[in-house]
Amino acid sequence: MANYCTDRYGAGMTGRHIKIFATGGTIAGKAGSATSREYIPGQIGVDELLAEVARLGLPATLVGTQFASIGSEDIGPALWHKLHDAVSAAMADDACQGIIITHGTDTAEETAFLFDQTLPTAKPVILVGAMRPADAVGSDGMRNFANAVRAAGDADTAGRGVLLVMSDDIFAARDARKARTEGLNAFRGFPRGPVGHVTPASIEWFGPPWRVDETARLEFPQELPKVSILYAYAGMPGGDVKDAVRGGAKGLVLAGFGQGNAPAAVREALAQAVQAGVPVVRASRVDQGLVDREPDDDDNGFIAARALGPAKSRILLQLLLANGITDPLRQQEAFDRR
Ligand code: DAS
Repeated sequence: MANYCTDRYGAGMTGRHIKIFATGGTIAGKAGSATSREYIPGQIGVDELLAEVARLGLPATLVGTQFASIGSEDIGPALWHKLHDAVSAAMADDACQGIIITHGTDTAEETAFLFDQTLPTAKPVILVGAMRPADAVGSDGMRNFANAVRAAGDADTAGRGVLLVMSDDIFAARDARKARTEGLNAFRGFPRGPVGHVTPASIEWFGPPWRVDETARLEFPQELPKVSILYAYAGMPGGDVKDAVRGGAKGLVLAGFGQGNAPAAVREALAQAVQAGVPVVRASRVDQGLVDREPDDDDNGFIAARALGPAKSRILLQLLLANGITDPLRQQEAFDRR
């Protein structure tokens, strides 16, 4: 890829009008002590956050909405739906030039990817979180938020889909993964690493926008169908698959060994599920799991997850089913798309 770097020391910032949707998480968390390990997420309201940010003198106009005050382990379809409606309305507002969603880090990659597939790309939408609560020594939230403001205000941020800003890295939603349970550099991008570097004072992109003026790839549905993830383990019986189908799963994602492998009995049960009309995606439980198609996939009717991990494979399969995309070839194309 050609090395396309633009250093913008403020040049891209034009006092842009940015809407902030706060959902909670550690970035809004309080521990009550600078050294405590325990803290409560979602304790700091968006107004307090914006008042703090105003002192940084970032050239942007920020308007905040307190959407929720939860740990992101509790986010799900109901809040996603309301948040997606609000973000869509903000994107349609000519006065709004960028959107930031403050969010817990535990499920940030899922919210980011879900929105990445169901929003147009003409305006930047950035998720940002923190690994340490606001009152902890070495807290990262304010820097991460300032970085997100810098990115949302940059002229080159649009056309890249939804982005996640953590530490001084910018990740594409499709690539972003939380790879460490603690520590400031908790996120990685797979298969692409960061697509940019940002600090409160500067931003640098590692390549040109790749989704310029795209409409939403898929509609955000009223209902997300039930898709279950089956985590493979040594000795896993085929009955686990049957239980998931009996439990109402409309799709299955295998978090398989290595390149999406599973015990023979499980593969057989998965192939039977496909025959019964329940699509199956082969993903990997391996963190950097690239799962390509293999010859048996044609016979078994399996979809290969390619670069998506199990959690994002589940979201994509939910969206495909909800959008009536049931043809295996079209489903595979959606997983192949970058
Ligand atoms: N409190 C967890 C969450 O809301 C972790 C975090 O925010 O970093 O996802």
